[in-house]
Amino acid sequence: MKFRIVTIFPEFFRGPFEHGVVAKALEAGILDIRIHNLRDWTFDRHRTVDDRPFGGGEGMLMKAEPLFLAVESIWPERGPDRKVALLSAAGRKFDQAVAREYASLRELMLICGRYEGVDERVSERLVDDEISIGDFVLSGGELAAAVVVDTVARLLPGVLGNQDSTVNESFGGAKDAVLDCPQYTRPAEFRGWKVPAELLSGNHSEIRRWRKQAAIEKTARLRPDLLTDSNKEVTR
Ligand code: 9D3
Repeated sequence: MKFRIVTIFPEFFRGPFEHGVVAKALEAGILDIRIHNLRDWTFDRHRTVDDRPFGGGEGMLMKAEPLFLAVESIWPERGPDRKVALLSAAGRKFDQAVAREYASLRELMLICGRYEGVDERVSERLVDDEISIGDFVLSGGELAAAVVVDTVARLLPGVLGNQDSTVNESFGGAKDAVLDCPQYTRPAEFRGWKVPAELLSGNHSEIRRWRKQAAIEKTARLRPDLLTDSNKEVTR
């Protein structure tokens, strides 16, 4: 799969893709990531990408023209296996289902929003999707784009050693999704805090029962919004 990232901070992406699963996928040729400097599509002396909002108001907006020229020159042809997503605070919420949809594409272009936002004609006439990674305020779309690349890349066939590990995980789409159960590694006692005896028992059905119950209880505590009615029963 090929990612294209359009940004006014191309140097930002030097770090995030040099580690872990994304770096391995790049080396293996499963993944290709190209970074494009939006200012390459400006032609004035100051390489201007922003301007003041009509009607007044705080801050600056990203101009439409450099973004249109960037997308149209990177992809003279658009198609169903290519999507352009704008990363914006006002976008639809990115989640694991959106990530799976993106992982099925041949190419994904990510446009990193900056300033107070973009000229609305970009949202309406240029991009296929407008995406936010959550209800908190970032200073721009670059960190969000790196989050999307990481999340999508690890879903690509061959990127993780064991492809099952993306099917079994939380947010994997199972109806009774719960978070991972609490997990422990050696030592069995640390500063007086003991690992639950069930996990040390060697009794596999006891371990399975404990893990299921503990996962549901942890989900009820940290993410009650994820619990189904039948799982809520188990915590009472
Ligand atoms: C007046 C309200 N604005 C500032 C507080 C709204 C606003 C504009 C631009 C808030 C954030 C931004 C910059 N953020 C992004 O471009 C962004 C973002 C985010 O802030 N949160 C979650 N996902 C994303 S994706 C892009």
